[in-house]
Amino acid sequence: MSSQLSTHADTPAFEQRMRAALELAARRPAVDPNPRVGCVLERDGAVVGRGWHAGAGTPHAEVSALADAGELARGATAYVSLEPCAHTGRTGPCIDALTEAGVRRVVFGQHDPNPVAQGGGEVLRSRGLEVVGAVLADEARALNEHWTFAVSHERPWVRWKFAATLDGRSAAADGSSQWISNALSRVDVHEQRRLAGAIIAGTGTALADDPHLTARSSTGGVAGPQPLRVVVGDRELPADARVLDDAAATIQVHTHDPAVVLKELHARGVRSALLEGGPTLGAAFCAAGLVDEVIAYVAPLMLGAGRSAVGPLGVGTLSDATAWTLYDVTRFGDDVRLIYRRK
Ligand code: AOF
Ligand code: ZN
Repeated sequence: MSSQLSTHADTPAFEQRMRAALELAARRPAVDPNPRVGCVLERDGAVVGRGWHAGAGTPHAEVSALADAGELARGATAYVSLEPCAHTGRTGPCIDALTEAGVRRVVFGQHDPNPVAQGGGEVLRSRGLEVVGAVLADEARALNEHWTFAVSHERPWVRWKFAATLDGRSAAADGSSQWISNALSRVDVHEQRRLAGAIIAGTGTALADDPHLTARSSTGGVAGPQPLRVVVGDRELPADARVLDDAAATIQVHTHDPAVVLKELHARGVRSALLEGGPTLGAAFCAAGLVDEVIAYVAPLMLGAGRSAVGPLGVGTLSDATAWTLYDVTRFGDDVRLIYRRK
């Protein structure tokens, strides 16, 4: 991919405008089948149009910035946080919209990793526009970390959340398990749910704990857009199961194969999934190499007996242990939230 960025005299000015495009992109939350994208149009040193992508099915950032600029787009430079798309999906190709509007130069942030949409920069160049990229690519990619992973791997980024005692247990010998983590940790769980496109649990957990699997506020209300609730397994749920209430959409996937679940979610546009249990389902995803991140809430309790927070992984010897890199440590009172990413 040709890029003149390292030698371009205007790099500081490009970065300043790109930062404005990144801020526009960040105006909406990341959860959506589509990426967050911002666009600033500049002519004769002045901003003449701004736009951002509000979510799947709505105009792309470039198209909304062009509408904002009207005739002033002619001869302008477009700063776009993601390489303009070259495909017709839910909307038309942005490279055509930019060309028809008479934009002369395009400065983009992240190269489009989406196989069906990428390559727009090269086409624009072949049409005689000046194309510069990738400017502030790391910042641009960070806006859409899960989306970038998902379109490159054709499955959602998977975060496995569990709560455990200091000795790694999720229930006492008599089966009692409420509550292991404290109230602050439980508020954070709802934040993590809010960041996910889907929440996954097994039918066993749905039957045993009757969870809502919704993202709730600290006062208990179901607030804002809800992740898709996904129940995995063949066991039948009673009609009055909480996970089947109308607070959010729910699907049941009749399989025990984690890859099948993720394929189904990918097809539905889910870019990030929160796996909530129980121990056997989490372990099945983990053993299949399909957990990208572990979120462990560790509580200051010891049980010495009882159910392990993590089911069998098929590991018989230390050298076969799954290995992780520490990503974040956050304290919630006497609980600690550990986030590890797969090595
Ligand atoms: C966006 N917003 O501002 C840009 C995108 O399903 P579609 O037709 O909306 O196409 C989505 C793809 O288009 C997306 O995955 C990405 O590759 C490309 N560019 N997408 O949602 C935008 N510029
Ligand atoms: Zn587009």
